[in-house]
Amino acid sequence: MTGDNKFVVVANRLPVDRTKSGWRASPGGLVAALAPVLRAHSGCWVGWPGEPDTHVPPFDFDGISLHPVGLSGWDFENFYEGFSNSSLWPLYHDLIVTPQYSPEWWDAYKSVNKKFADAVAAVAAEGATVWVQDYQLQLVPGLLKEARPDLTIGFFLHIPFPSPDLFKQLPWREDITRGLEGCDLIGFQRDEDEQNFRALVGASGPRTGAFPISIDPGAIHPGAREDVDKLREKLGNPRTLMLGVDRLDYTKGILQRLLAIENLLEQGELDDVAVVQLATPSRERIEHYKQTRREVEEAVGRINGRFGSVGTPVIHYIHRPVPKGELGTYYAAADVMLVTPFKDGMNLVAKEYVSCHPDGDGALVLSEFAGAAVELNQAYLCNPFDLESIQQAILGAVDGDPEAMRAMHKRVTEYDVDRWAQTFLEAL
Ligand code: ADQ
Repeated sequence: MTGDNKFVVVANRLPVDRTKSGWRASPGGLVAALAPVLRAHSGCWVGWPGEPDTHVPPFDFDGISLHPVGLSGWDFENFYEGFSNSSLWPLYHDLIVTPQYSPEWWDAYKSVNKKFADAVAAVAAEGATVWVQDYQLQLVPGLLKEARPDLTIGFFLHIPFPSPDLFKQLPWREDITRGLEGCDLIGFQRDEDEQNFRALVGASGPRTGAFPISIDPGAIHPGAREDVDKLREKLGNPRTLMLGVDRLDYTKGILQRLLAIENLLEQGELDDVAVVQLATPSRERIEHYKQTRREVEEAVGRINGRFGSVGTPVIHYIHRPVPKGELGTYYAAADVMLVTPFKDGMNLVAKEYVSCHPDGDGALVLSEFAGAAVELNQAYLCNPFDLESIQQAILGAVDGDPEAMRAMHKRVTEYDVDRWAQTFLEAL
């Protein structure tokens, strides 16, 4: 049985969230980039609607047809929280925490990947193009190639691909590489990720390439002058406003940047500074995420206790998602943006910040281990494992370099998420 969709995107999540009044587009550049392609090619999106144990029939949203894949509570715990986020996520981010490997999680990963592959096979037209997204669905290409050899299959990995030495820990390593080899083209964020994969599979096998993802500059606007002024006033009009914006994830190095700031305050090298740390709750049932939250919140409390005063803390910490509109005000207001992940596929926050600074003001402190450092190499680069290195980058950034910022702005606005999707699909 085949469907009539000539272009199918398949991702763990559908690009919508359910609210009390119906479905709402979830924030994210991927859907913005792919929506025009989907509309132009009578395409559809296959993914999980975000609620376990619920049957959601196919529906149209904003001109795109959505095909929900149902997951049970057991699937969610074992496929998503288990194999995807407690085995693959730490393994692919170079063991920042120790991955756990469980045969039960692996069984769930296999069975959920099969569900996704079956759903795609049922909706894809003869000879259709299918674009599979990310680490949760690495078996889908192989399953699809077997069931539907007529399809052209692309895959994009949003997170890093680890070195072969690390990857070989995975008890099911060959199943994963075989699954990916069902593709016609695999896209990675960086050359290094591509080379790591190539070192495992050799010169034969599917085509691969590096396609650094980017942002939709139209979706994130620098805040208006008066909103920026109001925000700075609320923060006590500090001379230097520093900002961190992350999912609360142990890969993002939030604690390390707070410790670097604490050292600088202690040494008297920073004065009249306010720091805003926005941290979206993420994967909250997993123990390592709970621990990261405890450590970050303890550091915030300690630093404010040591260096803040009543009514003017040093660190302003928000553990809630912030609407995209407000995010633009924070980005525009910040003199120094702190992006210090231990490892990150790309890091779109760095690009969003740069896109909100068209005039050369502001400065970006960026980890060498973020994929974004390849393109944004004029940032104040640091090694997040070395507090002294973060401290030096922060001190450099306090003075800023307008030429560097303007050059990075040009890169981010020219090579946006549309270009990313087009480049990949043309190569496919
Ligand atoms: P993430 O790990 O989620 O993505 P990132 O690329 O930084 O990381 O994207 C996060 C997105 O969430 C950004 O668009 C940002 O604006 C938003 N966000 C973060 N914190 C927020 C907050 N407190 N409030 C509101 N919005 C917030 C994965 C990979 C990355 C890769 C992307 C895309 O881990 O390396 O860049 O996919 O491929």
